[in-house]
Amino acid sequence: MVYATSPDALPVVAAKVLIAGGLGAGKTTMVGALSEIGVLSTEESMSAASIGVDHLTGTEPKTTTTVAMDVGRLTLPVHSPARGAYLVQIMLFGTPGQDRFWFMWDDLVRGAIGGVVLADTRRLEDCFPAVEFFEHRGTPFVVAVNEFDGAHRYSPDEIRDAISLAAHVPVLACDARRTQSARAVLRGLVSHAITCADTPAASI
Ligand SMILES: Nc1nc2c(ncn2[C@@H]2O[C@H](COP(=O)(O)OP(=O)(O)O)[C@@H](O)[C@H]2O)c(=O)[nH]1
Ligand SMILES: [Mg+2]
Repeated sequence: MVYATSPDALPVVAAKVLIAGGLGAGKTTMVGALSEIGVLSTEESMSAASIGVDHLTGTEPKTTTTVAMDVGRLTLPVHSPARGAYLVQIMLFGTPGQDRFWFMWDDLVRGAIGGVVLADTRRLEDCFPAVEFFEHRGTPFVVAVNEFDGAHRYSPDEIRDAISLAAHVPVLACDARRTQSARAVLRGLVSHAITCADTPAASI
């Protein structure tokens, strides 16, 4: 729904996107790289509740974790054949990666145009719950493979096979720390979500 016009008279559309994935996959990093406003974050020191519960083997050294979510905002120019040129003002919600926060997901996904599932190839299985969640809800999503230094590089098809992803779900490589790379992922998601909305059969 159009809720404003930009200074150059383009329609502005509001949208909500979830950034999901396992603990340490780079969700907070990606929201920070993308956001044009200061990120509202609930990053805290790893608490006693994390010890022995949140598995960090193979991830970067990590002393903080997202206890609820990270919130940021990004404006992307979009052009769709069906709707012409407009701006999408995206509210970004980095989801908490730990299982004990699953109860928040149903609220978070409400009204979202789609999700990014960040995958860390050193712990690929950690992204399964997010993939299953979006599949189950029929929410358009892309898988973004966060290419950590030193991690083995897999082809998008190898990742697709390993996660048993449907053929229409885009698999994109990224560096969550780099704004341009993270924006390319968001663009991929927005155009995938538009395709799913314009041709509902594509999202099945
Ligand atoms: N080398 C590398 N490190 C990354 C990348 N993305 C995130 N990190 C680091 O990985 C750690 C975990 O990232 P974080 O965003 O907190 O993960 P989250 O638990 O998914 O929110 C942090 O120390 C980041 O600086 C990346 O693309 N490459
Ligand atoms: Mg985080």
